[in-house]
This record gives sequence, structure tokens and C-alpha cells, in this order.
Amino acid sequence: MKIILLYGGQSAEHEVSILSAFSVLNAIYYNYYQVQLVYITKEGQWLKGPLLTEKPASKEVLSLTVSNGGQPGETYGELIMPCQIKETNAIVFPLLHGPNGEDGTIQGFLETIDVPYVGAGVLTSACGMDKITTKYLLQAAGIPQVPFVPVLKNQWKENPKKIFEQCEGSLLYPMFVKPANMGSSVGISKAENREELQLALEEAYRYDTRAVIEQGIEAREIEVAILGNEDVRTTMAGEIVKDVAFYDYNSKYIDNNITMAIPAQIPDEVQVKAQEYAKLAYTMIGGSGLSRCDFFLTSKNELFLNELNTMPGFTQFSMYPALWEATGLQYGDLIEELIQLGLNRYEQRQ
Ligand code: ADP
Ligand code: MG
Ligand code: MG
Ligand code: K
Repeated sequence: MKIILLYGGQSAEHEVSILSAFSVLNAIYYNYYQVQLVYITKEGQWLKGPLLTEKPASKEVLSLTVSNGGQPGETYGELIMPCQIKETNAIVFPLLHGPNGEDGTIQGFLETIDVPYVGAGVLTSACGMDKITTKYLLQAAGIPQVPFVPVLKNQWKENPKKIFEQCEGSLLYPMFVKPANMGSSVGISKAENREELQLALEEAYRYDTRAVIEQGIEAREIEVAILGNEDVRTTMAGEIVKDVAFYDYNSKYIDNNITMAIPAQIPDEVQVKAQEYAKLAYTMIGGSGLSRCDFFLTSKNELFLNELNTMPGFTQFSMYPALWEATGLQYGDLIEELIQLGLNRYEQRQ
């Protein structure tokens, strides 16, 4: 069977996807699978790369350039139409993060051309990527979360003063301002006053016309990994231990000034609650395949669900696979399970 590894993508999380793809390539069971590389460039071109039958020697194999414009020594890719990704006896692994990959667009496209794929379906991906929609779903399920105010770009442009008053009426500074559809902390800022709130909103609107303003809190960050279609399993909780005030893009991928604590040093009843909320949230957004559910935990042991990530960071050093490893599921076996879950879901739809 072929795994069609789809990576790169047109989002701000392009580089993260390449890191995840390389880890997956190193762990796939090549005695069962061949891997067809398909790279989506930042401009949105689809490039078909080599078919791998064994672990690649280096990461270079992932850096595809168009064959008619590349330099000697570069790995060439053949420019294809997206629908040419379809092959018999194959499953697509869309290892893409952020908009245009994790948000239901690619999933919808794959449904349309009738191809099985790994991970969450259309609705789940779209809801999980949109922080405003996620919050309303969690609210409906009665899952605790920090207070928030959704603000559309038009509302802000029309009457900034009204937005200031609305936010200050229901939230305290510092506030966190986020584009609704994004990940890896891109476009997120902390605002301590009106002036910063204005700048933060303008920054967020560079990425999306929908933004959400949240109550900022001092909290630990706790994460639970989820796996399954109808039968949902969760891991123990892990903690992202930061020596930075805010887990931004640099601290996530560049500075490496964060560590993971697995298991998280938290009371048992807090862990049980986190697992319960994670499962409930996953069910509410119609999860299938996988998701990582992220929480804030205050010093008073209050737990708030922050978000679900339907295609979490997937390098060998990422929290999602690390949590499964700690629970007894090795990285290679985890990939195998995800493939089977993707195939099962596809078969059930037929
Ligand atoms: P992303 O989808 O980009 O990861 P998050 O909502 O998880 O977006 O926010 C990124 C990071 O910003 C969080 O991991 C946390 O460090 C910080 N953060 C986000 N919201 C809040 C908040 N309400 N209070 C305190 N810190 C926050
Ligand atoms: Mg996210
Ligand atoms: Mg996050
Ligand atoms: K998300």
C-alpha cells in the first residue's frame, strides 16, 4: 500500500509541517508501505516527489523544487494538478498545519475526489481551526473556558470605541488577541491596555477577518492526546513547561526554551477531569483520527479548555506522539493506527 504524504502547505506553519513530515518518514514501516511525497509549496503549487521504499538518508529529499526551474543538486518535483494525487490502494496523510490544510479545505477536496485520508474530517477540521466556533461548541457542552469576545474585522472598523467598551466591560487586561483561524501562535498578541489592544487586533486581522479576544490568565499549560473514531482513547496529561511568559512561535520552534513534563505533575482528579473534557470536546466536534486537547490550569487547580488541534505538531519531539509513547504506543505504531483509523472511516462511508 502507498502512503501519500502531503506536506508543506500554504499556511504560516509550512516549516513546521516539513519537520513533522521528516519525522513520519523516519518511522513508517517500509516493509508494508511505500511513501509517495507530495509537496505543497508556499505559493500553492503541488509537486510530486520521489516514491520512497526506504528511510531517506536526509531531510533534503523533502525540499522539492519545480523541475524546469531548479538548480543542479536540488531535488526536483513534478508539477501536478491536485486531483492527480489520487491512486489506487493508497491513503493520503495530510500532514499540514493551519489554514489550507488543517481547516477542512484539503479534507473536503479529498472527500470530493473520493480518496481515504488520515485524521479529522471536514466539519471537525473546520470547527477545530476556527477558535470562535470551537468556543461556542465547548460552551454548548458546558466545558469551562476563559471568557472571550469574538470581534469581526467589520465590527472593529465600524466602531472601535464600541469594541473597546465591549471588551473592557467583560474582560480584564491583559487580554489575548488571536486570529480565529491560525495556529502555532501566529498572529497572537498579549494586550495590556487599549493601545496594545488596537495593535493586537490589527495584527490579528492580517491573518483572518475573524478575531477573538480572551481573558489573559496566569496558568500552566496541560495537554491531552486523543486517538480514535468511535472508540476514543486519551493519554495521561503532559505539561508544556515554559520559561517564557507566552508560548509563542519562537519558543515553540526556534528557541527551544520549553520542555515537556510527561506525566504532568498535577493532582489525579485534575488529570481525570482533563481527560473527561478532552473526550467530550472531541465528541462535540465530531473528532476522528486524532487531536490534541490543550488546557490552562491555574494555581487554584481550575481547568479551562483552550483549544483542540486536529493535526497537532507531529515531530518525534512533539507533545502528541510523546504522550502516546509514554502511554505505551510507539511512534511507528501510532502512525500505523492512524492509517487504519483513516481506512476504517473511509470504508464506513462507502
Ligand atoms: P495556537 O492555536 O496558535 O496555538 P493558542 O490559543 O493555543 O493558539 O495560543 C497560543 C499560546 O498563547 C498559548 O499556548 C499560551 O501560551 C498563550 N495564550 C493563549 N491564550 C491565552 C490566555 N487566554 N491567557 C494566557 N495565555 C494565553
Ligand atoms: Mg492551535
Ligand atoms: Mg495552542
Ligand atoms: K485549533
